[in-house]
Amino acid sequence: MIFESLNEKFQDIFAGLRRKGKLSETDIKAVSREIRLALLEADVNFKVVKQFTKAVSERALGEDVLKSLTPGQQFIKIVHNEMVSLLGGEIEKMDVDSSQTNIFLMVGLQGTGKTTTTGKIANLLRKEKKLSPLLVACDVYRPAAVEQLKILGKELEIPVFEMGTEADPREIAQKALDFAKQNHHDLVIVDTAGRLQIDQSLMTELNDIKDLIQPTEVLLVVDGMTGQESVNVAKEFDDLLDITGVVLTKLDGDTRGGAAMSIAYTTGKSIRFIGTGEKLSDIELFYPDRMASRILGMGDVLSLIDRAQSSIDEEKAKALEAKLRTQDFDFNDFLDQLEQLKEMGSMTELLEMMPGINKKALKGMDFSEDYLVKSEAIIQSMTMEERAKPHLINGSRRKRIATGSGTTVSDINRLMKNFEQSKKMLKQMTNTTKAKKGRFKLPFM
Ligand SMILES: Nc1nc2c(ncn2[C@@H]2O[C@H](COP(=O)(O)OP(=O)(O)OP(=O)(O)O)[C@@H](O)[C@H]2O)c(=O)[nH]1
Ligand SMILES: [Mg+2]
Repeated sequence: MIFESLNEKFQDIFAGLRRKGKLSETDIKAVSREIRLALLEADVNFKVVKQFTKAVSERALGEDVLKSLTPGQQFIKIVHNEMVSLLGGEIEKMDVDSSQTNIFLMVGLQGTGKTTTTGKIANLLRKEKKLSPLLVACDVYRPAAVEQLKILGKELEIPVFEMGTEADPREIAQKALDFAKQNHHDLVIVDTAGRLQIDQSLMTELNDIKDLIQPTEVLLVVDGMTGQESVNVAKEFDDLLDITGVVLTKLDGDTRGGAAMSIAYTTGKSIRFIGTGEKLSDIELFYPDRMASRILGMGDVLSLIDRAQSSIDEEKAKALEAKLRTQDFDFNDFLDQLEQLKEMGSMTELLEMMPGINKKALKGMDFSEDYLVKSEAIIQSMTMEERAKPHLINGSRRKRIATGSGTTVSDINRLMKNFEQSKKMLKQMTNTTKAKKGRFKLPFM
């Protein structure tokens, strides 16, 4: 998951805080130090870390956290608030809607994910904002770049405007805009060439295109795996091109990711989207408050519900939310969930977004597509009584169920174990969240 090691550290730090009844000034200093180390280790820019921990401890000492009845929770709330502003909480929101022609200019160094992200954003905003996208192939330098965009367009069934590799990118961008107006495309995304380093001729070209097409967003695509260097690159691009926002890609990678977290703060520009994988659906709109909750291990129920709502209808999402809260959880519920979760995406990913779930408990649990299909078959071979009373399922019943579902007894054993583990996790979650007006609410919020 994204920012995994940072998330684990914050969970440990907060668990320590929650155990304490009262906090002293020394405690606060000690925790601030732990936070500082965790952030530095995650590769967050040191200036940002300094600013962050200073703000946290000043507010903690200033806001009578020490005298509060729940000092640990008050403190966590302060960390959360500071994390939201670190990630760009107060920065202007992106203005995308069908009342205007939305024009996005994608820029960035070579291989950061511009072309892929061009397709991903078009796909996402077509779905979420009901926009009619057009992709524009302005990378005429790399052989096959135009072809790459055309393949993406074909896969997504989104038109691509191109003039081959002989035309000037300025002319292509201009003509694409005319084409978009004639054909009522209200989202035009212009893919441009990347360079290994920032160079004058590329910047001139990008500035020319920008002047010509007056984009509503100039999005800098940044590879989340590049570390501190990405902060400098972002600053330079911003100075030369005045970007409006950033897309962080490859956050699914096995990285510390902290550098990326510093970008909003150091450029003062917001992160608009994050790329979380190679598939065209692996993109999310970025919300500082939701991301802060995820990094701090408070779960991300809003994103979870968004996911539920975009793949199943609202009624079903509500029912699912209620199901997730029920204490009494049998194989009928499990089956029901497996079926719904199959539509929603990776179960592990979903579980990670839930508050109060211990991330370490997820390790080693298998929720692959194959596993889901097999599990369904197994549960369908159980009697109604067995589904409602899982403890009845003894050795001889396991043999019968295995034969009935075309699986093995060890498959059944594995499923039983996963079922018990899920049940435990759901209980754990119910204990840490209180439902209010159908929304999860964290105890300290
Ligand atoms: N894992 C992962 N891979 C990504 C993500 N975004 C892009 N990639 C991969 O990164 C590689 C480069 O992506 P491109 O979209 O071609 O990058 P680009 O910036 O257009 O590259 P140039 O046009 O050569 O400058 C591809 O293999 C993509 O699949 C992401 O969010 N996660
Ligand atoms: Mg490209």
